Amino acid sequence: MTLFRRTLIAATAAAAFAAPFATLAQDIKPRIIRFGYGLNEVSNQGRATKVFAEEVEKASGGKMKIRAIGAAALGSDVQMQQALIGGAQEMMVGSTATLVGITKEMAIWDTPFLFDNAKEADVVLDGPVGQKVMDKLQEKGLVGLVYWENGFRNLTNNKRAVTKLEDMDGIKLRVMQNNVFIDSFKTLGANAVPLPFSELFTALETKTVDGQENPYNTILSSKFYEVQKYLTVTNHVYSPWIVTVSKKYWDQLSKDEQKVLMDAAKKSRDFERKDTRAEAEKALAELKGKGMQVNQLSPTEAGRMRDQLTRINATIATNVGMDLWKETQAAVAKARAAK
Ligand code: KDG
Repeated sequence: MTLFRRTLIAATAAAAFAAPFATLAQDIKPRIIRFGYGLNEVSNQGRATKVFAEEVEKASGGKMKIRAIGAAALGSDVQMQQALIGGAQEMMVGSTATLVGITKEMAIWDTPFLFDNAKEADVVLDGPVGQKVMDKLQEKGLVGLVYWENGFRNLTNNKRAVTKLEDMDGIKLRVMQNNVFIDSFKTLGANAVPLPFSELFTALETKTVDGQENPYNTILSSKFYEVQKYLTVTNHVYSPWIVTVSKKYWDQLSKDEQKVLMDAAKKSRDFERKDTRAEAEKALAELKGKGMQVNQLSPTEAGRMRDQLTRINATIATNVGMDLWKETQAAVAKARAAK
């Protein structure tokens, strides 16, 4: 028997022996799930993503691992949404407001002053209306799992303390890439400039824009206090985040794997809301400590701003559909009436 033939037989035998282990190795190789988000790792968004990752790994016995990638390293909300739809990325958390270009019904959550408090938001978002809006994502290639809390949004700028409606005149205000926010702040007299969150700090630093609006936690974790002087407490809208999965990816998971992700998402949601609320009040105190000049609008001026901002409601109702508008208003009223 020639040397070549002996070598060929030995190689074939070795390959046959290794195959089952390779298969076994294939079987126990963990699923790596890329989870993108836009805020810093040290933020409410980053902490909740860490909890989600821990819960997934624990529940799957290490067979599913979340690779958390923050600070918009995988792109802006809009870019990540497209990556999920195309199947190039598995998961993300981002703003419902930036999803309006994909699912118009998401604009219902941009309604100024829709919720008076976080409890109302939890009841409506986690109830039938929130689920109905979330389910609309599926026809566009996304699967919504849960809503997290971004929080009530407040105004910062470098021009002047906003104590009355007229103080908004001419302020170049960055807003999310969403027509409700653009139109809302135009009616307040500001020059609304839509930009991705990932470009916001630089835009403030270079004075491309004068101001922005975000919850206290974001203003702190993104260090906007370094480039913003005035903070006006407006609480003009409650902003949700939403945890989504690529439908292309979701559909190839087993029911057990889908349950792991859903259960972990619910645990991360409950953690995130507690963490965000606890940190929000501390964040406001820290922002004052960092030198921001904080003012609260007087009831009269807050009322004027509310009257002005809610003029957008008719447009939102038209865009999302009158049925959804009425259903949402009824759900809010019911949550508000509940003791
Ligand atoms: O990933 C960042 C987004 O969640 C973003 O929506 C945060 O509220 C935000 C904003 O102002 O863009």
